[in-house]
Amino acid sequence: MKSSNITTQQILIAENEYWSKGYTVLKGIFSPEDVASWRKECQRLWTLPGLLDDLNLRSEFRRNTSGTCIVDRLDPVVDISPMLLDAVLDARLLDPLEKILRGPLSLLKCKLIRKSPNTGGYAQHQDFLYWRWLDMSADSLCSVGITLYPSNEESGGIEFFPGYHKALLPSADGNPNADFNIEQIDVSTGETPELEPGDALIFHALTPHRSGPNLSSHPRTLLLPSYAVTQQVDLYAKYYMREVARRCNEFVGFENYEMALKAVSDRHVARLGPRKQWNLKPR
Ligand SMILES: O=C(O)CCC(=O)C(=O)O
Repeated sequence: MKSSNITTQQILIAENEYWSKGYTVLKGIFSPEDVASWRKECQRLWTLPGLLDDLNLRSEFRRNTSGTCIVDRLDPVVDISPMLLDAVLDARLLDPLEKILRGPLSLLKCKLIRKSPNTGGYAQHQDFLYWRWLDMSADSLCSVGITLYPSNEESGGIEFFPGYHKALLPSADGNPNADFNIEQIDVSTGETPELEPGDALIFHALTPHRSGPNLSSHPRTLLLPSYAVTQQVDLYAKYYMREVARRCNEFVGFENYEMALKAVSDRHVARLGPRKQWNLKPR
């Protein structure tokens, strides 16, 4: 097993930064060889058959600047990629992360966001809003961005608002389930860390963040595992069992499929429309 090349001093600095700002970066914890094999793995994943199928619950779609719907992320992903599972459970990441979070970590979820050139970004949010059902303290929950290609303002890197990771911020209309109103924060304090392939970005579940479109010529790919400080070994299973049921119930990601259903209805409207009413006699 590979061990961490990060010094105790670097971990201490990262720990202070994480708790004061709500995010930090561990530079160069993975090697260029690791990154090269993960990039190759992403290419394999993005050519798997069935990715564009609306009934494939792991594919999430996003519009690019010309309005075309593309597969932007795979969530979950490590169940179809043993290599990426190894990456998110790698001691070079987990050892320093457990020191920063101050306890043993269990994987909660993991997605892969590709953000191809000209693909749009994500509106402001706090991840904890979606994790309240776990009934865990926000301080025990974090996400990590394992960087496969340069991530910065131009490529649609994630922008953080430091120091706001103390509570959930209110939404515009008082709806407790909606993302926070951007007017709740001073947007001029936003910071978009410059990340190189092999870096790991770590952010607190309450840190407000958002991202813009990718205006660069490379896919701004991040592997995004989330973890909780807990000894529960089945947290990941618990998360995705609930998630699959939720996605089916709420029809999230089925927008194209709904259009396909409507196309069938439309065919019936077209077929029946011009014809006379049936004049059937009851048997
Ligand atoms: O990848 C991005 O641009 C944003 C992702 C994000 O905000 C999230 O996963 O919570």
